[in-house]
Amino acid sequence: MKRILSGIQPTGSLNIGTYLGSVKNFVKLQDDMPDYEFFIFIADLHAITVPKDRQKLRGLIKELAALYVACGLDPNRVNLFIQSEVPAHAQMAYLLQCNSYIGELERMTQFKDKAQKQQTNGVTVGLFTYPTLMAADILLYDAEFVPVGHDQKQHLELTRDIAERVNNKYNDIFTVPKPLIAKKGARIKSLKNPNKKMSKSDDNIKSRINLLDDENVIKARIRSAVTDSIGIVQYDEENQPGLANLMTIYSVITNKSFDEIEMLYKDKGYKEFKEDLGEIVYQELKPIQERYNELINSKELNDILDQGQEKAFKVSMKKLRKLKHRIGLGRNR
Ligand code: ATP
Ligand code: LTN
Repeated sequence: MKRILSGIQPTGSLNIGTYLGSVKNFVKLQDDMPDYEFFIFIADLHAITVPKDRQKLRGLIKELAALYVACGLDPNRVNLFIQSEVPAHAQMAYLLQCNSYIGELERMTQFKDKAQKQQTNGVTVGLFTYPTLMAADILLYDAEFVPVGHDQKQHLELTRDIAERVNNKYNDIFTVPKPLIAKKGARIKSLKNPNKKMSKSDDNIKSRINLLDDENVIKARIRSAVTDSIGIVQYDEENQPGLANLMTIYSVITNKSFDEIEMLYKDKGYKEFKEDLGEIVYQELKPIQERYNELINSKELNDILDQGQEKAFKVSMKKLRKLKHRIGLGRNR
């Protein structure tokens, strides 16, 4: 069976950047690609590459699991699991580290950015080897497609290089994966600085809208989003980057093209556009929040995660055993 796989780190409450760039896309794909089996997981091992509070981490793992389902992932279509509950991921990452080079990991821009931020705490080896864990996540399942936002493209390219290298050395063991990047929404920007991506870890909470924010917060954040003094609702990424970002959010949620949005606001200003967008985002998030509240402390959620773990365990162990055997590890049994 052909497979699609992706993951999100439980490093902070989910925001509309991750939702529009990633989760909404998963939900669409599960319906559009019926021939594929889906594995979607909570990348908790990735979250501890920088220091994390124990209680907070636990809470975020569960919150992300409930949000995945609340956003529309169908547990009958998708194997939903927690990465650290499937031991093959960490084991496979080690085997891949023995087939990766320091030079190629040093080139990863996300590593360079995150390492810079960690200078006072010290940069962990885990932060450095992170892309090999991500490669393990993907290659264990022979995923053909990996839906991600634009910022993960470089990690996907490295995964492909590692896969090809291991295939050459150990006789075609992995499917070489391809990234699946949404045409629109793959790069939602900070509401306070349209040159930066909207990020869970941005110190300025006004830069984002979280999926669990209440109506007043959602609307206030849109109202106070940075725009420009041009004052015409038109899509011009270069000269009106803040507005272009808001138009992207509008377009991905409503499925309206930029042309249609421009027509709608032809004789109107940013104020009306922002008022409408606040309502549109709120209406999109309201049903997600309602479903989230039903799920968060339910047995249903635990059952979904148990079922996902069982399936992921089986598939991943098989691949791990195969590679260990080809490398010559352990006994020949
Ligand atoms: P942070 O936002 O703290 O930097 P991250 O980049 O590690 O965290 P994740 O939540 O792990 O983000 O990302 C999950 C998925 O969402 C990835 O596929 C990522 O590319 C995508 N994504 C994250 N932020 C955005 C964004 N602003 N726009 C579009 N896609 C995004
Ligand atoms: N590194 C990704 C999260 C992630 C992932 C994966 C995505 C971990 N493992 C495997 C796709 C496939 C991130 O930071 N967004």
